[in-house]
Amino acid sequence: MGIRGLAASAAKWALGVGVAFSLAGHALAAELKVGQPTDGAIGMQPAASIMRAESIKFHNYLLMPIITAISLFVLGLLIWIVLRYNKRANPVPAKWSHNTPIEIVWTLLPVLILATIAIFSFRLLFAYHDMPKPDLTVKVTGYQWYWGYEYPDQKIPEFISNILPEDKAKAKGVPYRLAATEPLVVPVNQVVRVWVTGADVIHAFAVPAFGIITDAVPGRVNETWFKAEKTGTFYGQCRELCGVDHAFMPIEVHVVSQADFDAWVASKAPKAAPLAAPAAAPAPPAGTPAPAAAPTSSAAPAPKAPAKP
Ligand SMILES: [Cu+2]
Repeated sequence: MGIRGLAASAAKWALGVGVAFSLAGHALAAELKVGQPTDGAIGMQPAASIMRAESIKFHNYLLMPIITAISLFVLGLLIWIVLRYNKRANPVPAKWSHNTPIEIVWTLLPVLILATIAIFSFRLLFAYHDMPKPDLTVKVTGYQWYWGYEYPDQKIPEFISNILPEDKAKAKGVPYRLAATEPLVVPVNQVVRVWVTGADVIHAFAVPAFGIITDAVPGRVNETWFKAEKTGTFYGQCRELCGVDHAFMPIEVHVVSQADFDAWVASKAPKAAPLAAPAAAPAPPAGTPAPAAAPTSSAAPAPKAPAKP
């Protein structure tokens, strides 16, 4: 019964895998969606940055062939041993237990394979590490459970990006749980430096099409970068389990032309002005008397804090 049950579940599993693969093949033939996941697809989202393209190459042309070859080789060895050296086929087993040439081969070969992977892996890691001169900086803050985006170069103060509610997403024809109320807007073909931090717990800022994922840790600022080479909308999600609404803090990035970006910055600027004005107004009275500086500066964050959530 045990064997029969196992065989039945194995058959079911094989059927499931077969169906999954044919569905995947279907989706692959259909075309992967850019900037978001494709239902039933296998493999990675198409690249919108050179680093992502390099990561996909590293996976598809180095890691996949190596792991496939190793798996097939080990499977072949297993089948060979089961068939050739079972009790019936090989009633008198050999008594030797050591073979120096084989031991040298199975030590050196894995070392060479790992060294090959390491060379290409480190090359990619260093490329990620060596950020080109950034054209603009975006500060990303993870909150429970939404994102805050700030553009220090453009003097755009932090604005909040929440999940777009399901009815609104449906009405707009955008994917629910990927679409956000406010997108992160960046110009195409520009190096965007991303400073990532967390306000409460650890989150992670990840956009697959750009090949970036960086932890948002409270009390420290992590840095990553990307250079989007296609205009369009690209989605990401929080990638660090951060509480009950972890699945509901999507990232929406709009990559636009420089002209559109400038227009967007200008549209954000008027909103920035009233925020900057009250901050500038209490500054002169605070600056003149020394003891007054402390109460005003400590009073300033107090009304701000309840406003954020
Ligand atoms: Cu999170």
